[in-house]
Amino acid sequence: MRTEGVRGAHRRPAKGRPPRAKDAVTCPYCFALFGRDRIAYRCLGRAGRGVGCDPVLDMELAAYQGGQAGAMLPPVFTGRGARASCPDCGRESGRRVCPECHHELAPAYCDTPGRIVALVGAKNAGKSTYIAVLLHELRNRVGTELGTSLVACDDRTIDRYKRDFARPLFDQQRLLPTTPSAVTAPREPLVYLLTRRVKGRFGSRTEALTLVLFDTAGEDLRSRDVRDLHLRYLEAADAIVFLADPLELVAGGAESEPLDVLARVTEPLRQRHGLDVKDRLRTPIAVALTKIDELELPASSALQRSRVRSGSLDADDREAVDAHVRALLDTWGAGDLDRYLEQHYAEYGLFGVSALGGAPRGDEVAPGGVRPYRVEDPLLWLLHRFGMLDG
Ligand SMILES: Nc1nc2c(ncn2[C@@H]2O[C@H](COP(=O)(O)OP(=O)(O)OP(=O)(O)O)[C@@H](O)[C@H]2O)c(=O)[nH]1
Ligand SMILES: [Mg+2]
Ligand SMILES: [Zn+2]
Ligand SMILES: [Zn+2]
Repeated sequence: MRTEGVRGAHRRPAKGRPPRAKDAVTCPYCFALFGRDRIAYRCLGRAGRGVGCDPVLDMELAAYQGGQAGAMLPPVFTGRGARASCPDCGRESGRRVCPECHHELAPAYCDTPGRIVALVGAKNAGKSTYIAVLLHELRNRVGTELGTSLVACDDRTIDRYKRDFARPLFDQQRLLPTTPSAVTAPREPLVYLLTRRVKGRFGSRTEALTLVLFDTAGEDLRSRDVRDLHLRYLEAADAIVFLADPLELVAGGAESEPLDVLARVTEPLRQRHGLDVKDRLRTPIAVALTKIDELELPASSALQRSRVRSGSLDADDREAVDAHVRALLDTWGAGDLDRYLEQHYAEYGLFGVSALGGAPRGDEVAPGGVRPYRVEDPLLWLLHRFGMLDG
């Protein structure tokens, strides 16, 4: 069965995470799942007007932040609607927070909580670079083409993206440093909401994807603690983007690092979902070879063609790229990766991307600058898959 554009889409349904109820929200920070009516509020405190509650130690937030001090904030209370009155001071607040971890939830996220997209890959797979470039592209060229808008869900995300990703890579044209292990640095995702107006039969509506990007250090997927958080993350995910360095696949064949890491996340995920041997995970997974600028590909290769910027998913192109990557894997003796995916995932797509567009020189990007190539492809596929983009 290798003829379908979206493989496996028409087969019997897979098990795993059931589709989320319409009024259910997943916290993109702690991944708790709760009804929309359980979203809590934080009192505005004395800010501005002088009436309001005093700050108290927020145990839930402190626990989420890993026991860091500084979680002295006005109290959290329950209520309904976009704004609610604090039961203690009477002041009205529209600052909404997760009922479990008390992290603030952006208004846009409360209005249209999107499907969660998670990103993983082995050490040195190109994750940090991909995150930096993908977000930049969504902000600019790709965002314009698709008519999507991208908003950061919290101020920390904005600051960290600028400091750790955009400034070094785009302003200074330098490669990003190896991501420090979570054992030393706290673990916090970058959270973005990607929204798009979609025309339907009864007028148009806004649909959203939530990009929850943990820039994991590849080595951390080997440590048990971090893997636990990651499993919760992957379990909450409605889609997974898995990055693999093709040079590892060329060198390693069947015993390659990418397959090893994929198995390390897939096996426990299957257990958590309580799958039988025959069942497959229903979470769609986009598997992308990174750094394809380093591969010597024939001029006729589908990966050498530029995608037609049509603002929709080109099914022929999708099929050609999928088939081409599959053929490459076979050539490298890495067909196991493909077979593993086939066996464990009801729906997967194969991609080839290049975030930099050319081999770096030393610790700087190539003299022509960052020239991304097909980085948005996995996302276009997922957008289409979730009914947010025409095919
Ligand atoms: N040629 C080429 N090299 C790339 C590209 N993206 C990343 N690289 C190279 O791969 C190296 C690792 O990239 P990172 O983005 O730091 O990889 P990572 O997965 O975040 O690595 P860890 O944080 O160590 O797990 C970079 O320093 C580059 O040398 C690309 O698009 N093309
Ligand atoms: Mg990294
Ligand atoms: Zn109050
Ligand atoms: Zn939470």
